Amino acid sequence: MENKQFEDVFEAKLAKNEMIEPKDWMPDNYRKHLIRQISQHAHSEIVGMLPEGNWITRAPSLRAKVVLLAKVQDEGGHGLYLYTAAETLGTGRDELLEALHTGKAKYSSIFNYPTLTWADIGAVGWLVDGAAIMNQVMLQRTSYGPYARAMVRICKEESFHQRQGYEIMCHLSFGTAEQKAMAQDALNRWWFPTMMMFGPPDSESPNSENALKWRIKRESNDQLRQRFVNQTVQQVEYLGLTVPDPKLKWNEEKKGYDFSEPNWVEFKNVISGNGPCNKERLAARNQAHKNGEWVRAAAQAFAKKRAQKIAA
Ligand code: FAQ
Repeated sequence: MENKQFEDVFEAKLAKNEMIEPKDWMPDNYRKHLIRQISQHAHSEIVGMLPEGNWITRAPSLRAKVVLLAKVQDEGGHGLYLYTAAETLGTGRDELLEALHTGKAKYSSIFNYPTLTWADIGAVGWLVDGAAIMNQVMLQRTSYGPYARAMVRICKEESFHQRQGYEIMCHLSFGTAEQKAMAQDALNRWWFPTMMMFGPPDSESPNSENALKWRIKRESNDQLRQRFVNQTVQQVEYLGLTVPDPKLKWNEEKKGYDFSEPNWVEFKNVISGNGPCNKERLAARNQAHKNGEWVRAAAQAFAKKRAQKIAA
C-alpha cells in the first residue's frame, strides 16, 4: 500500500472509534505524541510514590498504614503498565528512565510540592487522585489500545485512592479544632497546584489540537479543570472547609463555578525543574534506581539461565 492508503486506513479507524494497535500503521507524529504522553504519565506515577511514601512510617494507625502502603504500591503498578504500553510503541524502558533520571523528561508538576502533615496525605488522595481520575476516565477510551486498556485498571484503583484520601479529610474535618485546621491548611496548599495538573489553558496548550484530532485526549484541559472544580466544591462544603479562592462563585448561566486561574508563572517554573521539591525528587529516583541495580541484574541472569535451559 502507498503511504496515503495507510493514512486513510488510520483515519478511518479513528472515525469509527476503533483502537489503533501496536502493529497497525500510524503516523510518526502520532507515535511520538503517545510516547511523550504515556512516558510522562508513567514517570508521574512512580515519582508520585515519593511524597506519599515518606508518610508510610508515620501513618497514625496500623489501618492507615496498610491502606497507604497499598495505595503507594498501586502507583508503582500503574507506572509498570504505562511503561509497558510505551514500550509497545518501540521505545525501550532504559531510554525512558534515562530521560527521567537526567531531568530531560517531564512528570506531573504536582509531585514537586512537599507533604508536610498527615492532612497532606488526605489532600493528595482526595484532590490529586481525584484530578487524576477526572483526566483518566476519558483515557480509557483513548485511541491507542494498550494505553486505553491500561487505564481501565488504573481508574479502578485511583477511585479507591480518592476515597482513601477523602476518608482522612473526613476524620480530620470532623475531629478536633486543631485537626480541622490541619485539613484546611492542606486544602489551602494543594488546591491551586491540583488545578495545574490539567495542564495550561487551552489557548496555551500546544499539544491539545493533535491530541483531540487523534482522539488521544477526548476533552480539553479547561473542560476537565472546570468539571473538577464543579465536582469538588460540594465535597469541600460537606467537610465544612473553605475553597481558598475568593473569586469562586456559582455561575447559573454556565451551570458551573467561576474560579481564579492558578498561577501559571509558578506552573512554568515547576515544570522547568525549579519547584520546591524537583531536585529532591530526582535525587530520590536516581538513588532508588541505583539501589535496584542488583535486582535487575539478578532478574536478567535468571532469565538468561532459564532461556539456556529451555534451549538445551
Ligand atoms: N505537569 O500542550 P499541553 C497521578 C506540559 S497521574 C507537568 O497541554 P498535553 C496519579 C506538557 O507535558 C498524573 N507538565 O500538554 C497519582 C507539555 O510539555 P511537552 C499525571 C505538564 O500533554 C496520584 C506542556 O506542558 N497524569 O496523579 C503538566 O496535551 C497520586 C504543554 O501542555 C497524566 O499524565 C503538568 N501538570 O496535556 C500518582 C495523564 N501539564 O511534553 C501518585 C495523562 C502540562 O510538550 C500519587 N496526560 N504539562 O514538553 C495528560 O492527560 C496530558 O499529558 C496533560 C497535559 C493533561 C498532563
